[in-house]
Amino acid sequence: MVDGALAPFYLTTPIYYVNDVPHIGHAYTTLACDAIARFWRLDGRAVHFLTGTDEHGQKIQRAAALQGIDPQVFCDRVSQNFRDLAQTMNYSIDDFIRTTEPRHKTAVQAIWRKLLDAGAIYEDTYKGWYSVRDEAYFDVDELQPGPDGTRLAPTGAPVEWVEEPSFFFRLSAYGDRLLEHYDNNPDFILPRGRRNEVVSFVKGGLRDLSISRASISWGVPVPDVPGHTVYVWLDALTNYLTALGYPAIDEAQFRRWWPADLHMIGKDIIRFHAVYWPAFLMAAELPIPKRVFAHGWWTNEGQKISKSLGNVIDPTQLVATYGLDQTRYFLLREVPFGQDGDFSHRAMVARINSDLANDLGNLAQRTLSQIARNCAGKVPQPGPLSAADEALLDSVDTLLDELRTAFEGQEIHLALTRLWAMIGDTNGYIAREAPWSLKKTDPARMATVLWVTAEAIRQFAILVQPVMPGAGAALLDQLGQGPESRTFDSLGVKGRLAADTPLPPPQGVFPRFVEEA
Ligand code: ME8
Repeated sequence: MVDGALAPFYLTTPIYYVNDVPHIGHAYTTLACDAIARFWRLDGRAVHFLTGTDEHGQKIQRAAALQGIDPQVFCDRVSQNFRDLAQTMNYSIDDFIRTTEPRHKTAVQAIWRKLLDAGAIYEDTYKGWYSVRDEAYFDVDELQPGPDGTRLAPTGAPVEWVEEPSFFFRLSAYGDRLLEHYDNNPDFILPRGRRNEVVSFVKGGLRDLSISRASISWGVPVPDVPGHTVYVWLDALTNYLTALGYPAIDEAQFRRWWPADLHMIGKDIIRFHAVYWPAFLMAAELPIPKRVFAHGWWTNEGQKISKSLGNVIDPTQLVATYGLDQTRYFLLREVPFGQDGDFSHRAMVARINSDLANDLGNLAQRTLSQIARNCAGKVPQPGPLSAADEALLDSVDTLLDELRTAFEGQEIHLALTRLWAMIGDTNGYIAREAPWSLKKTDPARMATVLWVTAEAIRQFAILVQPVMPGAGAALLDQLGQGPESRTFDSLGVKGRLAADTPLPPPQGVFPRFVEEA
């Protein structure tokens, strides 16, 4: 075993605001993390996979007030939707954190005290622009003109003038250290384009950051200072530590998971994760996470997704229409991970019918039904392998290494592309070898070809599990592979299909999507 292959892996999603119901964008980030978590678990690594909800701040306080509900009751209700989504999407999360939990308040107050003790906090007055939708401060030169003489944040959100006493974090003192960190850790921020954006933002000079609000009561109280709550982003980012038991940490346990291996986020919140968060951690003398990966933005049939346009895609609806594994596959295959992507019904149906029903589904169904018919429903006994047989299996046996490389760089689409190229090669192999025409002329050769093909399918089934856990398991059931034969340990020669294993009657795993008339 390669040293380090068993290193524990801690990965996190953003914690989602509870002002809104979950949509495809939220589902996507957690789905990508789920595929990564499942991949490394199958590879033998201990994984801690964290998601949750961000429940404090002005935006949530207002959303609750608008509905005339107590903010906690409001948070309880909406947070549950995100938990339900985890079930619907079959996410293998290890923990679901809510920032209104007592464990989190303790962690936020502890990190505040750390920053204070480090001399990184001072008291002053905040005078400037604030966007409640982004929960972010903006300099006047970042704003753009809005309707009727108003101003808008770069995200298009309205801004409000805020003037109140506030505590500040000495962010300006961390610019050089941050740049040094980006230099020494070229893969800290991925994809590369995002990294360049962050570097030029920091090179432009950092201003100290207001980290408390005097006018907002819905938040974690600043320790020992009545009337101030902690700025919602300092509160929210700390969740990644809370989940490890911070500050009451068992040192060994904490070091096992921290620094986090991967903070997965959308590109909208990169500044918070790649600038503010490492600066807070530097001040608190805690190690910096190994990677922040900022993926791209989904649009719907070419349009920005927004409530006002009424085109929000409900992931639960997608699953109901297309199927769970079909939805998971589409989202992770359609768009190079990191780039923006467009959802369209046409593209979804094309993927389902071509990649799933035709390429993998037909391959499995053809092979397994020939085995059922012509080999008495048992794994056939292979004879001597031809050069073509050996070549196919050799390529299949190297897939794991290639997929590991892809997953190490969060290139989930590349893992799937590679896997499907190999599925294509296997379809080519079976078409050339034509076992159906060997039945009468050379049954021994037919058995070998079917065995080789079934063995390739076995490995594909193991390897698709991170993205399509249900379909992978269904294929493995049909190949007579029990739970002990489903991890990456069973890939390659070690797990070769044993002749004479009785197989259940084959059943299609990927039906075609047929448009209703
Ligand atoms: O920002 N396409 O929460 P949030 C792709 N609470 N991803 C999308 C998306 C889209 N159209 N829309 C949303 C917050 N996302 C803070 C985070 S973390 C300490 C605090 C995803 O509910 C994407 O991951 O606004 C984005 O970063 C996240 O949802 C924003 O979720």
